Amino acid sequence: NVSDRALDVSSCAQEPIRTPGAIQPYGLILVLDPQTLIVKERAIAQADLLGTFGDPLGHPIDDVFGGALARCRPALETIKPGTTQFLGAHAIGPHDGHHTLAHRLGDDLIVELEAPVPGEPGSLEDLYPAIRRFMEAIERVETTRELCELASVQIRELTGFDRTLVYQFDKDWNGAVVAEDGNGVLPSYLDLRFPESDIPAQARALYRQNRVRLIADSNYQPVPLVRSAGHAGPGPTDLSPAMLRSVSPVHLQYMRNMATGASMSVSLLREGELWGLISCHNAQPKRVPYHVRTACEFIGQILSLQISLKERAAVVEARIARRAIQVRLLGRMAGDTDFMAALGRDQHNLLALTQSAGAAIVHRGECLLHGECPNRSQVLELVQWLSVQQHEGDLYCTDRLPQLWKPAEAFADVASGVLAISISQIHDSFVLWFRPEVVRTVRWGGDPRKEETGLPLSPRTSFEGWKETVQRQSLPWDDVDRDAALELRTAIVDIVLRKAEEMAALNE
Ligand code: BLA
Repeated sequence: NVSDRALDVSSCAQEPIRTPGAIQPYGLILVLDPQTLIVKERAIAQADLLGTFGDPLGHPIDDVFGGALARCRPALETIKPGTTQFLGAHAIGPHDGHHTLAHRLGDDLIVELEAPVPGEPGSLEDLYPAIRRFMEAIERVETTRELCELASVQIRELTGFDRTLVYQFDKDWNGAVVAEDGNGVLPSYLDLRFPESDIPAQARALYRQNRVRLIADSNYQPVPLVRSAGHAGPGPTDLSPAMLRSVSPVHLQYMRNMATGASMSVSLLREGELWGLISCHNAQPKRVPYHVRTACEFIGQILSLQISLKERAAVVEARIARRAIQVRLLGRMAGDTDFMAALGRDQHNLLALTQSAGAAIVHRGECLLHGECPNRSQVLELVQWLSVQQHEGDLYCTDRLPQLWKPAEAFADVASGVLAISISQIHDSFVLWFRPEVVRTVRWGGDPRKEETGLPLSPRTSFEGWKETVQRQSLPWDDVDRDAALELRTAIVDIVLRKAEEMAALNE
């Protein structure tokens, strides 16, 4: 039973990931006052830089590191609030080519410098052939899964990670690995599921805004942000947009438990919501050069768009097919004021309308059953229960009825799922569709219920596959099923009303 899972999700979701007060050591951060461009806070791991140039705290940007960033002043003076700008590469002392980014957020201007990676590509243009290959390849694939497989391969080729995978969220924010590419150094996670709390809500919210993150070394020493005395701000600085933002210690422990030395993830969005992530792992620590990350972000965006298109096309196709079924049913009902009899004459389409195995029509004390249904008295009892349930508009549906209503356990095999529309508020009139129990085996990445370490904030230590048998659930109902049922409801209500009006007219 999924709801038994005992991780303390609320405390995971309280990790202050936007304001960690520290950075990862593969670069340095200066926080400036946006008006004066004076450094009010900094995090610098490289002692030699401080030794050579002195502490930048309290100095204007033109003076720090021997004037290495003076050229950035015009851009820093004009950067718009809420935006990020790439300021090019800058040499600092003997160290060449620091990629420099500026982020304007609230009362802060964050400047982050990232040390170059030996042998890195000189520009995004160098990576264009790989991006182009990806664009060409996606034109040839049919399904979302194939798209994800291509992306895994392409991202691994670009980055050289040991394993790259595409992770897709479900409606409860559990995730499943839907595609993977790897060199065998790390275990395969293909088709494994991971619980919602592995990527808690505040992390998902941040990943909607900030699309790429690199944890170059899961064993790194965080470098604290140090503030100048005159700049005691109200709280810790928000590092949301910063690449170097130090990562939650809980997640670093998780990575070490997963036997990964480095990870990178790229957000996949659909209509502003997080659809999934491309998640990359390396057994050893690993830097990914700035331009390569940008190329990965770009591939993530292309993939996101293609996924949206493919999913939308699939829904459109399903709606057209259901519309055709609906037209046939309406045709039956048009010539007949007795909608129950009319629907009963076309049982095949009545069931196909919502992809169900059984249907029941309950109206004015009558009850007609079609296909695989609970028996008459069970259906009538269910209708009694449904009529006092809260439902959205005129529709009620669940794919796990026995969990919500005990008596349904008796007929879980034929009707673990029910979708019901109410036709009349006055009488208990309903059309109900049933779906049978589908026993599935779900493979989790580790037993999500176990707190092996005994600490409430610790992720599990083992990622050995753990099997769970999901029982007393049907296939889920989707929007296409619900809308098809509601449209049929409209047609029935029209007929019932018209009939009532005709009767009234006759009686006058
Ligand atoms: C972040 N958790 C993450 C991230 C991933 C995962 C991908 C984003 C950071 C990154 O790129 O590494 C989880 N990684 C996975 C999963 C797979 C994977 C599921 O590869 C599957 C293949 N995590 C826990 C628990 C807590 C928790 C119990 O398991 C809380 C107590 C927290 N995970 C957590 C937090 C973050 C995170 C706080 C945000 C890290 C940050 O950005 O600072």
